[in-house]
Amino acid sequence: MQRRSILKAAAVAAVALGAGLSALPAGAQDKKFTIALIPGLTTDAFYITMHKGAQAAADALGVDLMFQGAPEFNPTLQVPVLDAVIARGPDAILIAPTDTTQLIEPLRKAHDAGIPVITVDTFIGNGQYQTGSGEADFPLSYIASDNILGGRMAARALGEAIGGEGKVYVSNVKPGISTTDQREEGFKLEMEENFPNIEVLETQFNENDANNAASQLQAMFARNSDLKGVFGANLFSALGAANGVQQAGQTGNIKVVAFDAPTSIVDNINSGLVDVAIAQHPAEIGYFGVVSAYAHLTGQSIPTLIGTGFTVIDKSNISDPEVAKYVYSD
Ligand code: T6T
Repeated sequence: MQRRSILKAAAVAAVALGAGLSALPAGAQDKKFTIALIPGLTTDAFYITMHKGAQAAADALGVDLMFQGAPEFNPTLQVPVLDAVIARGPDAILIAPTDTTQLIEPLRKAHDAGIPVITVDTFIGNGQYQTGSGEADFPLSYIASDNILGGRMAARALGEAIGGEGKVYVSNVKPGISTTDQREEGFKLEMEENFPNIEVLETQFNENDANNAASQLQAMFARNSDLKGVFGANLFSALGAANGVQQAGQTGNIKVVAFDAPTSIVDNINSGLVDVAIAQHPAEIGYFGVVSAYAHLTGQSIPTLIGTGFTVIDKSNISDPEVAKYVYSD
C-alpha cells in the first residue's frame, strides 16, 4: 500500500473510531469531495439531527456536504430533488429513499452516472445490497437502525405498560416505507410471540400527518372504548396519537409508546402522556454515512450494512444527560 493510501486509511479509521481527529494529515486528500445528503424530508427533527452528524463527519474529513430535500415525505416530491442533485454531479449520494420501489429507477440513474449511492435510514428493494442480484442491489451500503428490532422493543414496552392484555393498534405512515413497515412487522411479531392476551387492531395509516393520527386515535377509541394502547411508528404518528389521547381525555388510560424522540415527545413523557420513546441515533447514521462515502471515495471497502443503536427513554431516565443527549435537535 502506498504511504498516502495508508494515511488516508488511518484518517478514516481514526474518524470512524471517534478519535476526535479535526484535520487530516498534510497531503492525505488531493481532492475536496462533495457528498450530497437527501433526507426523507427537510423539516423533520430526525433528519435535522442526521444532518448534524453528517456535518460533523464532513468537517472532520474536509468534505463539502450538500443537504437538499423535499418539504414532505413523498416520492413524487423527492424524485425531482434527486434529479437536481444528480445534475450537480456530487462525488457520492446519501439518501433516505421515501419508497422501497418508487426510488429504484431514479437512483439507478445516479448509479449509471457513476455516482456511488448509499442509503441511510430507509432502503430500496429488500435492503440487501451488492449481492449481484441486479435487483436494486446497486447501493454500496445501508446505514440505519434495526427497525424490526425497534418494533419488537416498542411491543415489549407497550405490552408491559398495559399489563399484558387488552386492545392496541399501530399508528403508521403508509405502506411502502422500509423503516415503518419493518417497525410494524417487528411489533406484530413480538405481540404474537409473547403477548397472547393482547389484540392488535387494524393499523391506521396517517400519511405522515400528525393531525390525521390524532383524529384516527379518537375514531379508534370511539369504536373501541376498551382501547388500551397505541404504538406511534414514527415521529408524526406518535405525536399525533398522543395528541389524540389527550383530546379524548384518556391521558394515562390509553398508553402511548413512541418511535423517535423529538423534544415534544420528551415533554409528553414528562407530562405522563407518553410512556416510552424509542430514540433512534440519527446523528450516528449521518456521521457514518459520510465516513463510509469518504472511505469508498478514497479506495477503501465498506460494509454493506451498518446498524446503529437505540435508546429507550421514559420518565425514570429522561433527566440523565447520557440519555438526554439522544433527544433530537429541532
Ligand atoms: O422515524 C423517522 C425515520 O426513521 C422514518 O424513516 C421516517 O420517519 C422519521 O423520519 C420520523 O418522522
